[in-house]
Amino acid sequence: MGNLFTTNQNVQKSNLIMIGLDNAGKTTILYKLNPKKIVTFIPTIGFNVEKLQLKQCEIFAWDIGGSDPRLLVYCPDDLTYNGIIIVIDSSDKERMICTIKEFHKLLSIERLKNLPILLFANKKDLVQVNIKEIASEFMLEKLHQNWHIQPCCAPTGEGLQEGLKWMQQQHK
Ligand SMILES: Nc1nc2c(ncn2[C@@H]2O[C@H](COP(=O)(O)OP(=O)(O)O)[C@@H](O)[C@H]2O)c(=O)[nH]1
Ligand SMILES: [Mg+2]
Repeated sequence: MGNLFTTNQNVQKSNLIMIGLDNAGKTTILYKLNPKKIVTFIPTIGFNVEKLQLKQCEIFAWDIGGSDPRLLVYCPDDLTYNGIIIVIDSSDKERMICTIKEFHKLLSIERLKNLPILLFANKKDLVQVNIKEIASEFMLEKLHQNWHIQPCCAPTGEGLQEGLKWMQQQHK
């Protein structure tokens, strides 16, 4: 018993940011991962955060693309983030540029600068996902930290575990 307890205490949970434009598929991804462990709260007016608690990590998700830059990051003082998850609707080329802009704004925030980045190229059922093209559009090759593009389909769950597994490995 004592050993088990100690082991549990030593498990380091990571905190992950999940961002993307509205309609990218964030909520669907969280529900597919575990519908029972989601809570929604509003730290400031008009800014909805969904939190999903999983065994190995907690994911904090919200929409980006609002005009108010203060809404870019939900980041209470006692929270250290360990990774960033970007979710894109791979079939929506027109709004991609907006995600890219918000993504780079996010990376300019000091405490988020060097975190590993998982990009979920969602809605892969609607379009052929071109990983090279996405990497180039987001200019990922220029970043110093590790990044990974994972095509996925939120309603079926395809690709979700693979993506999280990659993120998990970054924290070992
Ligand atoms: N075809 C398809 N639709 C998806 C996928 N993921 C999410 N959707 C749909 O896209 C819409 C927006 O999803 P939602 O999770 O609410 O996006 P959010 O605004 O980022 O939280 C919903 O109608 C979802 O059913 C996907 O992988 N494929
Ligand atoms: Mg949502």
